[in-house]
Amino acid sequence: SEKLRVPESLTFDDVLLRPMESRVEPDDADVSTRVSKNVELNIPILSAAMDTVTESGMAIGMSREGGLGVLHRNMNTEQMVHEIERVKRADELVIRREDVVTAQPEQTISEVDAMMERAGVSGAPVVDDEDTVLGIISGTDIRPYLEVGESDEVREAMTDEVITATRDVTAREALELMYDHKIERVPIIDDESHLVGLVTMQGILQRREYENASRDEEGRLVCGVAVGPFDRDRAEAADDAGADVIFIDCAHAHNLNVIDTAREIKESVDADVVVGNVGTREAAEELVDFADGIKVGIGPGSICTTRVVSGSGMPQISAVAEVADVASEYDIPVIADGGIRYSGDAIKAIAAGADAVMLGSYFAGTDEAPGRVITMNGKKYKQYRGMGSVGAMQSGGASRYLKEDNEDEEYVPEGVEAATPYKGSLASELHQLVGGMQSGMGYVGAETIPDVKARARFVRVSSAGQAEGHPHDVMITDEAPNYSPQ
Ligand code: RVP
Repeated sequence: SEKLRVPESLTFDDVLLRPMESRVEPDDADVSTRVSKNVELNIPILSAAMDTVTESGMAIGMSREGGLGVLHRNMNTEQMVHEIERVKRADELVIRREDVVTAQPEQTISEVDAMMERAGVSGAPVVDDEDTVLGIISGTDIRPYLEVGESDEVREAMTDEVITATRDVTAREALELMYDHKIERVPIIDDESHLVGLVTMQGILQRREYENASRDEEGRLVCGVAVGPFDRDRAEAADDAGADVIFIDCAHAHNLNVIDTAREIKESVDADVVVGNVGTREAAEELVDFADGIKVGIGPGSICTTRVVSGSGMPQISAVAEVADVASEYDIPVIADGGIRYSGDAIKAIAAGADAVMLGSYFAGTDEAPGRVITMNGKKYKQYRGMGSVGAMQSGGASRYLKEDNEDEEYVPEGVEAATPYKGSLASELHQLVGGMQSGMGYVGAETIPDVKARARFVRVSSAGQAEGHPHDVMITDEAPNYSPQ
């Protein structure tokens, strides 16, 4: 029958990258990319918008390492705004007024000493009731007063010739001021000498530590956030809070109602809008005229049961290739989301046409993921659950599956709740992931991510070939940091 004349669809284990002539040393391979039309990353990696993967802690970690965290949406709008702000402020050069610890001139030395200790700061601008900067007080100023002059007022001990700067100060200028005047903090003031922020030496040094971070034009970390397919208010709130990329988060974005609202959201926000998930050429064609990025993945996720529950899905390598065929003509970045277990899978997804990859299970076991470490039979784990699992749907994620949010609902889940081995720091997981992808770039002779997309060719692998590719006929004695048997 015509019905059974079906095209072959392939996934990660069905293919390998064909080794090609190369002069590329893996360490020199450039992994920078675009995640959406206007947002660039230094590594092509995103953490999944899942409530056991990405909250502000993960988003800050991802962005500092050069990738992007996408905040999940099982939280109310107020919490979401707060989480976005935490990311945007994490590495800000100028600490904002509301976060600056200040002292009043009439406070006693012992009060201010205790206050600074509680807040974990070693100095504070001294301001009057109008917030005019009068001086600055530091541990060094206080020390001579301890014990003998503890009840003296701050105005006695403070330095009243304060070196200040204005909002537009750069890190370099601030450092020069600190160097010239042998100080560690510079209050930022407006035209009327009111305190509007603070730059600290410690803050500048911390920013330097993350030289590969993904930053916006103002030097703040970039932040992604997922919103429901019909949630325009929330998208606008995310935009106002400073999110750089808004992900319209739906398990089936080829739903035309979803596309209608996504288009409206795109019209009403400044942030880039990535729409997903889709898995076919036809779906991509509906998105290319407005989306800033397209996310691909129908059913490949490690915790996902969409394919068994609904009987629908697309093996991921084919899905990415189909979507990328269409999206590349319009110069729209493609993100391969789900099913990536090893660094090799990630570079295969790029070779199939993706500009970046999104992972959930790979990161769920790290310190930066929400949730605590649990111990079972002497081994450490962290919780990892699908956003389509009963638990996650009950926590507010049902609309991802185009279902009503309703606590009494007996949900038909499309995901499971699970545990994943505890892995330690995100930075070392990313080191392995990116390093493995760079090895892949060496094997195909690609210097950049666009080169991988253009050059790489696949070979088809049999099940015998697949078995040959894993360690075989041996007993592993020491676990490798980037391999565990499935
Ligand atoms: P993985 O990296 O294989 O763990 O997959 C993560 C992806 O799985 C997510 O980014 C999301 O697209 C998808 N997901 C999340 N929840 C569910 C589900 O419950 N079915 N699927």
